[in-house]
Amino acid sequence: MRQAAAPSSVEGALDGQFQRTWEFLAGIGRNGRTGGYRRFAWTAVDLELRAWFAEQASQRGMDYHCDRNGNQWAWWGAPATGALVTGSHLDSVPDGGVYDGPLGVVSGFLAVDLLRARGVEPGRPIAVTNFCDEEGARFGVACIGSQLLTGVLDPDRARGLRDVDGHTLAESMQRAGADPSTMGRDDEALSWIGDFVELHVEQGQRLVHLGAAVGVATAIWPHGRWRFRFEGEANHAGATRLVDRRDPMLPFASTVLAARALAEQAGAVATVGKVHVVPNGTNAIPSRVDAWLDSRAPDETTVADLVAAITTTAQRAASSADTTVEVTRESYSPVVDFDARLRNRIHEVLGGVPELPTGAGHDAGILSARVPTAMLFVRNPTGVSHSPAEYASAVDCVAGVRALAAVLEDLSCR
Ligand code: HGY
Ligand code: MN
Ligand code: MN
Repeated sequence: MRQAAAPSSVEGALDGQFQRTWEFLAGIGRNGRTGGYRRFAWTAVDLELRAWFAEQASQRGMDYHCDRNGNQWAWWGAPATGALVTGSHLDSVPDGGVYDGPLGVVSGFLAVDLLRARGVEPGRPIAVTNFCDEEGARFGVACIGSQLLTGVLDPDRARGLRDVDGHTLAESMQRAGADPSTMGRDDEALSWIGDFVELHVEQGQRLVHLGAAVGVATAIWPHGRWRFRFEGEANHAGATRLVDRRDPMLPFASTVLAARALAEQAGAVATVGKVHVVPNGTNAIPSRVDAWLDSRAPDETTVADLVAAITTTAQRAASSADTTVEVTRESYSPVVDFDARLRNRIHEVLGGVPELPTGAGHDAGILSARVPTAMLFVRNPTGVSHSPAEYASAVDCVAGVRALAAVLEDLSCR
């Protein structure tokens, strides 16, 4: 229901409000040397971000709730079944961009401000969320908060996940003052989500080519993460003859090159962006090389076939170097086709904005297995993401807030 239109000052204030909110948040967890962000789950930086979220809720008189999986909720209206939920995540990849995640959370809060200023009285409660550990940068599994919430991730497995220093997720949560003992599927919290709409910076340049500031997501490619553990024999870099070596770096190197060639043939993508070498000494033949493959494709069969082909290549290469390889799937998200009813309604409310798929994973993708979800994308002129070069103009960000507000207003009355 809508009362008298807000004075233009509120609409005009949105630009400044976005700028102020954004500049404050952008100061948290920024790596001064690279300009990227290091916002990892349950670290001191993450606690600063979580405190920021709670403060944003408090400033708006919104009820704040942290669920058993570390996901934060700010409520306009009391938590209730079938509410309208928006939000995203605040964590980042190592030296990630500033927009991936936070843009959706900030836009959620500012969309609430806009609706309130316009005198909108939602027909159902509206919540803004921060889903915990979406990037999986510290413990290796993507979308931990939403995967636990929906029951996709086993809580015992989650508690035992370790970071590069060997700290478990459970220990890290306890150290941060959170209780890991109750994590797991949360049907009550899930019941709160009648519809979920996530706004996110586009990770690509489709909207640039389409000349649009905002778009609606159609689908998310299936994707996953596999650890390739190559093991050989540590030895001296100078005193060991080539014929006597069992060097795991060799099969690792040929597997990375094969992954790229096989992905190209399959019309898919494959990335090895994280490598952990033991003992990682310049003058030491490694005993072990751990490499993580991120593989994605338009359909699940292609992903499965591609990873199988890469695994076969790795096994052959390991054997010919007299080494071994063990492949472990650490994280997997099936294909997501967003809810057609929501998508069409949003498309209509926004006057026919472009529709586009994405190769990037999101909490909305995880939630879509259990509740109706949709995504809005905001134009990224560089198209680059997971890098300090990720960008969205303030004008487009404010256009995103307005679009999200329009969608929430429409959906709030069902
Ligand atoms: O990896 C992804 O696609 C997402 O950014 N977590
Ligand atoms: Mn990301
Ligand atoms: Mn993201």
